[in-house]
Amino acid sequence: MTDRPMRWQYRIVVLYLSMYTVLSGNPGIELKTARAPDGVVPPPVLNVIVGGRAQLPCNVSSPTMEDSVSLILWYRLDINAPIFTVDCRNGPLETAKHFSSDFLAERAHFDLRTRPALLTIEPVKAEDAGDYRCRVDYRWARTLNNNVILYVVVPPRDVVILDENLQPLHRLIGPYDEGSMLRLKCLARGGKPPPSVTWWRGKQLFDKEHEKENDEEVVNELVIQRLARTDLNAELLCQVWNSNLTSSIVAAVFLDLNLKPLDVRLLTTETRYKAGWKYTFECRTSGSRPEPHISWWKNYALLGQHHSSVSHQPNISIGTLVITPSSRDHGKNLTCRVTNPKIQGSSLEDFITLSVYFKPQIHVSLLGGRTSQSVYENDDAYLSCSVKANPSVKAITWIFQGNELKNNSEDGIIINNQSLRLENVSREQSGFYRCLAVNSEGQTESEDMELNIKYKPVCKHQQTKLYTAMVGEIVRIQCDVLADPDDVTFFWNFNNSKQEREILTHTRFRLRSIARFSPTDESDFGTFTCRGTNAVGIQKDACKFLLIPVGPPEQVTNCTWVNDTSDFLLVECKPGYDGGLQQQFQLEVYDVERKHLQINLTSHSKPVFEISSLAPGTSLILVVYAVNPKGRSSVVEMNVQTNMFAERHLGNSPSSPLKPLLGVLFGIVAGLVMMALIIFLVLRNAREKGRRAGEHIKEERIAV
Ligand SMILES: *[C@@H]1O[C@H](CO)[C@@H](O)[C@H](O)[C@H]1NC(C)=O
Ligand SMILES: *[C@@H]1O[C@H](CO)[C@@H](O)[C@H](O)[C@H]1NC(C)=O
Ligand SMILES: *[C@@H]1O[C@H](CO)[C@@H](O)[C@H](O)[C@H]1NC(C)=O
Ligand SMILES: *[C@@H]1O[C@H](CO)[C@@H](O)[C@H](O)[C@H]1NC(C)=O
Ligand SMILES: *[C@@H]1O[C@H](CO)[C@@H](O)[C@H](O)[C@H]1NC(C)=O
Ligand SMILES: *[C@@H]1O[C@H](CO)[C@@H](O)[C@H](O)[C@H]1NC(C)=O
Ligand SMILES: *[C@@H]1O[C@H](CO)[C@@H](O)[C@H](O)[C@H]1NC(C)=O
Ligand SMILES: *[C@@H]1O[C@H](CO)[C@@H](O)[C@H](O)[C@H]1NC(C)=O
Ligand SMILES: *[C@@H]1O[C@H](CO)[C@@H](O)[C@H](O)[C@H]1NC(C)=O
Ligand SMILES: *[C@@H]1O[C@H](CO)[C@@H](O)[C@H](O)[C@H]1NC(C)=O
Ligand SMILES: CC(=O)N[C@H]1CO[C@H](CO)[C@@H](O)[C@@H]1O
Repeated sequence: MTDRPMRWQYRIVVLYLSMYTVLSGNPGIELKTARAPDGVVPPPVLNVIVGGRAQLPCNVSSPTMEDSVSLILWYRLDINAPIFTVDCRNGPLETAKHFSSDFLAERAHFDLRTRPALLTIEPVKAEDAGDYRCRVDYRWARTLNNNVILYVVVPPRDVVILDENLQPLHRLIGPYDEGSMLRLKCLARGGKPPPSVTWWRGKQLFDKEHEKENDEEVVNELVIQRLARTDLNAELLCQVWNSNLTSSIVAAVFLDLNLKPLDVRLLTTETRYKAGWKYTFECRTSGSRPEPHISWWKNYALLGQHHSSVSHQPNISIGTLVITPSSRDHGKNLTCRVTNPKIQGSSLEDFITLSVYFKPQIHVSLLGGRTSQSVYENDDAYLSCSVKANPSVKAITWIFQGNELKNNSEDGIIINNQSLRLENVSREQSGFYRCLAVNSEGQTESEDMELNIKYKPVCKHQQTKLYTAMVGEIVRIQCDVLADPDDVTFFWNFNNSKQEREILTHTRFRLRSIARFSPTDESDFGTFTCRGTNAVGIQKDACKFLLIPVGPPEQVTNCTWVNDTSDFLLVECKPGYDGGLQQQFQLEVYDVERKHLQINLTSHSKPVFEISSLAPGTSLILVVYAVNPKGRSSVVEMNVQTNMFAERHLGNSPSSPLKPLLGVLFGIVAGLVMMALIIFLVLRNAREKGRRAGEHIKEERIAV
């Protein structure tokens, strides 16, 4: 029989005994035998806690009444010498001497009054464990041996809960992340027999299989694969127990957990937002521990903290965001993200897609055209009005130079959707175009877009068309055109009925060309044509200039004068050719005798002169000629005489408006006097008829 299996068998017995002890309320001394598998009655086992009292039984009853005990020897089987001796060979048992070896010394006491007799060892030491034998020698009968096994229970020394790094843990442990794996070791040290180490959660047994055991330590590792939110504040107990004789030792920890947020909801009252208005959004989340971090995102852009606030209630956090959406935010996703900062990947999100109402945003641009901002005349121009609006716009209005453009395919103006097509443009269509769009949020006009229609040179209106020159004189003929681009090359031609040639001497100043020309004789006068050409093309209709010869004016003709009154002369002539220039007329009045200039008059329009304040009956010489910038005409001389008779003046002022009135009055009075005289004469004539026949003729003569 080897030592080890024997121990195990004994342990079964020990456990049974221990149970019995506890139930019977008399710890440590109950003795019971159990039938061993091989049929041999095994020795009783005594199970005693260290420090307690062991009472080893020994049957000292005599097999017969006559016989009696002579010697009792207690052995421990691993020690040769007896450990306790009662020698009554020389006297009765009651008075016999008790000898305790050094091993037991004062701790042993053998009570022979009880049946069976009991060897009490107190306090029991761990090393007291062993197989004991009580040898009883009788005076006559055969020696009997009583075997008993003493098993000393040593409670575990201590228990400690360790983390994976074998650091001891106490009370509140963690926080651990929800969903993470938890490994805890429970280490029990000491204890005989080696204790059982079990994990409990409250009253529920979790793990009863220890992983490691040696003489000193028993370790049970608890593994929780995924910590759940229900594990928060869970109490995990490690119970260490090795005997019914002792109560178990317990170590406990409480779990603290970081919990992921459970839900998130972005709450809003509106379905659409007006640009520029303030709106409040709310984000509610629950379940996070510790309090979650709430962030707001517009698409992928994190919004600053200054528009948001957070309030935390137990278990619920509410983030509030106040923003003023702009048109740029239309269609963007507003997202609320909650994160437990302690747990990676714990984010939850909710979002809404913003529908922002805003006024149309429009921009006019030129599509097509030969350069980005220009079109050549006779090309087609396409203008596009790009519109961004929510809600979308129905129609677009086009405005040219402040006036609305109407769809008119005959004029080549075609408005379609968002584009304006101008067919076969002319330079008059250069100018500022804009478009206009309306939706429920308002009306917007675009910026002006300047359409610059490039065109061939054309002759500028209102420029000098007629040039005059004398032979040999140098004339500068100036030709002004309009053109875009203004990089114009000019060509000059001269043409008259006799010849046609190109003029090469001309200089250019942007849109002006000046040709220098000097007619060498009468045949060098005629028509000059000027034509420009630029990148768009050559001028269609040339500018024409007429050069005509000039000189001093011709003399005046058909001069007449009137000398009705003594001091006034009216001279009228017909003008001659003005020499190609504006002429004016000069009248010089000379005294015949003295040959002195008396009067010098200038008439700008016609050769008609009025001369007043002349002496009556004077002889005068009138000299008339024409003048222009090129010189004077030859003169016309007239000899005249003012009227001899002095004029009858009526009043001092010949220019008085009364003068004609007085004349009329005088005429009427004279007429009346004349009529009265005639009537008187007719009446007298009738009365003296026949009486004085000889005087009749004389009276009639007077009447006439
Ligand atoms: C005492 O120990 C025995 C065997 O080891 C066991 O079956 C029994 O349940 C224990 N009694 C108590 C009260 O724990
Ligand atoms: C004690 O020993 C006597 C004598 O040998 C015997 O008769 C008796 O049965 C024993 N008692 C017990 C309890 O074994
Ligand atoms: C906290 O959150 C849990 C899980 O959502 C819920 O069951 C519980 O009622 C909440 N407690 C409070 C006080 O809201
Ligand atoms: C906004 O959310 C919608 C719906 O999930 C998605 O299809 C879209 O891609 C998101 N837009 C952006 C910019 O994230
Ligand atoms: C303008 O006229 C064209 C055809 O001439 C037509 O297709 C287009 O729809 C008209 N646009 C408007 C705004 O009436
Ligand atoms: C105008 O818009 C309609 C519908 O959006 C489209 O079918 C049509 O092709 C467009 N016309 C032009 C000239 O762009
Ligand atoms: C374009 O307009 C011009 C007048 O400006 C005209 O002579 C010409 O025929 C037009 N061309 C077309 C293709 O309509
Ligand atoms: C030249 O002048 C005549 C008459 O003025 C005109 O008929 C003719 O066409 C002109 N020739 C050119 C080339 O200008
Ligand atoms: C000048 O007088 C002459 C003769 O009386 C006449 O024939 C001529 O037409 C007049 N000239 C003008 C310009 O009146
Ligand atoms: C008369 O006046 C004109 C213009 O003022 C001048 O040119 C002319 O010499 C004068 N005649 C005389 C004789 O001075
Ligand atoms: C044209 C002219 O001189 N006519 C008369 C002006 O007056 C004088 C005298 O009064 C006449 O002799 C002229 O014939």
